[in-house]
Amino acid sequence: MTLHDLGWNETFAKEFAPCQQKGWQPGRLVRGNRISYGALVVGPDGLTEVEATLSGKVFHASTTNADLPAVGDWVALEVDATARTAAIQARLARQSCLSRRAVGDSEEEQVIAANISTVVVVTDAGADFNLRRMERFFGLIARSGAKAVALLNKADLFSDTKNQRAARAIAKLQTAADVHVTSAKTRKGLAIIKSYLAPGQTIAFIGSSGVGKSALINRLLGDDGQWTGSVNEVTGKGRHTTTARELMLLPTGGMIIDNPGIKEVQLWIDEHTLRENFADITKLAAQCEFDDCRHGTDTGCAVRAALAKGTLTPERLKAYLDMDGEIKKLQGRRLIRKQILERRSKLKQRDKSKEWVQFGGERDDEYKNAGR
Ligand SMILES: Nc1nc2c(ncn2[C@@H]2O[C@H](COP(=O)(O)OP(=O)(O)OP(=O)(O)O)[C@@H](O)[C@H]2O)c(=O)[nH]1
Ligand SMILES: [Mg+2]
Ligand SMILES: [Zn+2]
Repeated sequence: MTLHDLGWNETFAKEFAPCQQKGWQPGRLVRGNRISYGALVVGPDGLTEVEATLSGKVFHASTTNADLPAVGDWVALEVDATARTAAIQARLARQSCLSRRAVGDSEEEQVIAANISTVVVVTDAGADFNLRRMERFFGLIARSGAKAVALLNKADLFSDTKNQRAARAIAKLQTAADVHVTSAKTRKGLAIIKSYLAPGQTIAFIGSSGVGKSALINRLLGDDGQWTGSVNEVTGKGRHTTTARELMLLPTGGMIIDNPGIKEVQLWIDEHTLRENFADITKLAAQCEFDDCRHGTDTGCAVRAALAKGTLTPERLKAYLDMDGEIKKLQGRRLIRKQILERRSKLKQRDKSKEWVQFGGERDDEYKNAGR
């Protein structure tokens, strides 16, 4: 194994040059979060994994959580060879980055995986199938800079017709994405997934919980053992929900990042990405008679005209309008926060002027009202 097998390239090497002079080693993070990590390094005795701890310097230089090293990142390590531990002294710039909005009310960006070549979204033609959700996943991938692949897994559970119909619907949604029908149980489509796994390539698996991400990965990792997929309803055995993100190296080359299921797809998405994903509708909307056309009852609406002509499907328009609404909500929250901050600073100023008025023995009306 060489560094290049782990995804190292000229750009990383260039950025790393000053670190090299300090005697630091390049390493790729395979697990961990925020403080303590596992990193792969290529030492004199080949590939090893070391425990890596974030240095105070890198911690303090990170202004947001998204700045902190994440799984898939390349870092500069000060290695203590005898103890097999290391300090993370720098994080190299990400060449791609899959991120989303953190779960909850915050708008903070959360990094799912860094430096990935391909993102594989796993779904099925059954209960998980949801074009709206797929659209959101594609939006997230488009932002990441990685290639999008969608898998309709559990093909063994559904008819060919059903699998193919689902695959066609997804392919229509995102023409840039490759769509394949797979089964972790029967190994259908495994060879195709392997084609994305040349040495130095990293693919990240995402999707709802229970769609078979880990089952597929286990197969790819070379588990030739028996299929133990069936779940015992009583013990729940056979089902291992992934709880932590992890990067795994294949013996044949290529790397895979397994992720916990995404329950609440909160996309770290902005208006720009939305417009990009719906370039067709954006173009139509620009032809509407009124700039603020809501594509409802307004006259001269080019979007509704396309609907009537059948060149635009109602589902796609609905997805566009929903996502637009979501972004407005996001902007609304941002605005509210700004207003809160402004009010706070006003109150502070008022407190200062209060001191001043009390000192002078005078009270203006605004101050009296504010006291109630
Ligand atoms: N019939 C069938 N069952 C599958 C297939 N792939 C996975 N399963 C089963 O589906 C269940 C969930 O699979 P996992 O691989 O744990 O799902 P996951 O996507 O990793 O789920 P999280 O880790 O919770 O996000 C397990 O019981 C698997 O055996 C498939 O292709 N066919
Ligand atoms: Mg899993
Ligand atoms: Zn319109």
